Amino acid sequence: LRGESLDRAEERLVSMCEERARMLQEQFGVTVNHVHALAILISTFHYEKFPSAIDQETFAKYTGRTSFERPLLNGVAFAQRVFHHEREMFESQQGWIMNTMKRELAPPQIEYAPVIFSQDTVSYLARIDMMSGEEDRENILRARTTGKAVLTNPFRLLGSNHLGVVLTFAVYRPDLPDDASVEQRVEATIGYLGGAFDVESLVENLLSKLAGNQDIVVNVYDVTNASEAMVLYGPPSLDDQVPLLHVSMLDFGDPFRKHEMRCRYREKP
Ligand code: WA2
Repeated sequence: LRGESLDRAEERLVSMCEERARMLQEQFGVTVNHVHALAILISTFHYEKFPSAIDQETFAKYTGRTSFERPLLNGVAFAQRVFHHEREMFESQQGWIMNTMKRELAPPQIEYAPVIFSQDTVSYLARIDMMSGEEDRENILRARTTGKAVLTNPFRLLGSNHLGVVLTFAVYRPDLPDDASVEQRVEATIGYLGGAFDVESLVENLLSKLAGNQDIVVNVYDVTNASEAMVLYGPPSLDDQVPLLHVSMLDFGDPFRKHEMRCRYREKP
């Protein structure tokens, strides 16, 4: 590439890839931390206060004004845990009926997770039972048993149809002890706070600002299942025969998932 030696070209690729992986991981980390703090905010001000100190208007205002803290999320929302026997009361109190992700009337289930608060940028989530979507449902179940940040597989997000992953934190009753058992966690779950990493557009925006961006092709993969890596960002890999390829490890904070960044030159060096 530009007549430089192969060694020099490789060195440059490694450094550009590592820089991008570090930046992405850093932005992911700060975003996850801020969503965690929001989950505690909901636990404190929605459940410790009677009546609740948060409503849709307050939630929308606060999350809108703090969105700079979550640079890779397209918005956040809160879904409340509702059992079947509470559904009728819940719907009459809210004055609306919950929908599925496919915009149908939610069929009877043991429990539901309808969105009651949403940031304006994801207002299309309002009233949707998040347990009606396979990826969101898996996240909800894993979030509440672990008490940690959990991520979905890459999939096409509602609203934008962009490729991304959903982040979920369980919201617990404020009295849950730190050393709670799995059963205690599930029992004390009152809802779920999360949002979507719109990787397709927000990572593009992040990488486009870096020097050397025109020279390399960057992919991000979910490699949780080593035999079938899933593309999360970048063009579908054309061939594995590229002479120079660098793989940088990524840690997005969900120990159940593995991600990596793969970088190569746009033209053969
Ligand atoms: N957020 C944004 N876009 C989506 C999505 C989602 N889930 N699912 C599909 N497209 C309210 O886990 C709780 C957010 C889910 C939280």
